[in-house]
Amino acid sequence: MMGRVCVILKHPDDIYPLMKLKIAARHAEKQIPPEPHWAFCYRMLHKVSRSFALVIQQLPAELRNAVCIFYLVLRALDTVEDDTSIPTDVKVPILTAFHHHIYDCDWHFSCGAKDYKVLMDQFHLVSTAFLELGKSYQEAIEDITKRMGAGMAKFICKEVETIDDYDEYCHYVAGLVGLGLSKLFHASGSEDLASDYLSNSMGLFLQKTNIIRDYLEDINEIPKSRMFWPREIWRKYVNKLEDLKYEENSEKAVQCLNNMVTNALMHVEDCLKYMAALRDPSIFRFCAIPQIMAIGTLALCYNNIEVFLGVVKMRRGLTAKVIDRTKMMADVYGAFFDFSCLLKSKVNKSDPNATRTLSRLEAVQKTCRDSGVLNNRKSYIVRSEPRYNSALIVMLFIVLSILFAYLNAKRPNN
Ligand code: D61
Ligand code: MG
Repeated sequence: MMGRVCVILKHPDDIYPLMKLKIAARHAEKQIPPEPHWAFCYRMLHKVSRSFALVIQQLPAELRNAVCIFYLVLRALDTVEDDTSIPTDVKVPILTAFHHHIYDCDWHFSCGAKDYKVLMDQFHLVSTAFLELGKSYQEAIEDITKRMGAGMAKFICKEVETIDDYDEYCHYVAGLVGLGLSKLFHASGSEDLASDYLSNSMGLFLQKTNIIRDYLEDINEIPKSRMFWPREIWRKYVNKLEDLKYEENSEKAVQCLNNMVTNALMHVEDCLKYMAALRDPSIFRFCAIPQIMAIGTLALCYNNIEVFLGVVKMRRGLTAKVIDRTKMMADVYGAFFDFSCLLKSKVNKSDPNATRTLSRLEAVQKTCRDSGVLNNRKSYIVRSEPRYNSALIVMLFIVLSILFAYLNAKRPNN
């Protein structure tokens, strides 16, 4: 608790967006549909997706239902993939037949833990909701589930050796989500059909950021560690991937990390191009918010030894600010510009990839500048000196404590 207070004291301008976010989240919780299967799906979405639930909630109703089910189906598939206690000969057939299981309201397979286990045990409710979607939505979801399941199965017994393997794996688990979403947006009648290439890049950028940030969590996975960093990259720095977490290798570890970040940055311009072509404001926000969070996370991880010691996460307040301020393409260019500046300031001349990293960042900044919309905006990183005095802080805290107490007291299960 004291930690949170200190964070807020350092960033007083986080307070307003945090309050807004809290209110939006409560509002979303209240909008759960009355039918039991849809109620289950939306409740599950809120529980299992830390960041996607809120942005999905803002989509137009019909598309929202399709995206919600798309998310839950793939999350269930991923729960099977991620459960390292399932033997390969059991797991592979489930992954490759998953696109059939979604049509079968009697099918279920128990695995995963906590909320994921509930999702798996009650999967018939997801199937029931899936069968109520329009045919074009169903077909898009089925097609992506089939291809993702086959791709996951392929990588169950295969290590990520080369950078091509890495891009291929990320294509299966996230690039395909991008392709599927583009199809769903198009089917809803709100957007032109985006190219597969750009849709794939949207997913790759998000997935690579996750893989970088989750190094320690994945390597420490029980009973068997999971390794997604490609050997082609890490072998230049260490003999075994797990050596990166040992203190004696910290210099090499950070260099390897920076190499991984530089690799992820390759997708930024494709992502900007994809987002610039979107028309519907709610679809735009749905796509842009995760992308800004990703570049923010990369900026936080770059040259940061903490990635090998625990989980590095963006401040809740900064997340809230991103959600609050992302309305149009100018906001995206602004955010990408800011985080590129922050990244640039962290690049060490002595890093083996410094030149490559800097030229990537300069290309990103040029794209943002050439958009011609970078003036007159609040920055995410260059904070002007806080303009408040201690009396104001005390006042704010009193107001905040009352508000938080009020909001928590009104929570049904607390
Ligand atoms: C626009 C907006 C959102 C987008 C997009 C374009 C393109 C791709 C994506 C979202 C997907 C990005 C996934 C990045 C996070 N990675 C994971 O969650 C990993 O699992 C991958 C397989 C399941 C994908 C499920 C999914 C995720 C987001 C969605 C979605 C489906 C459907 C609609 C909208 C967003 C990761 O999960 C473990 C973890 O990090 O918790 C893993 O196992 O590697
Ligand atoms: Mg997975």
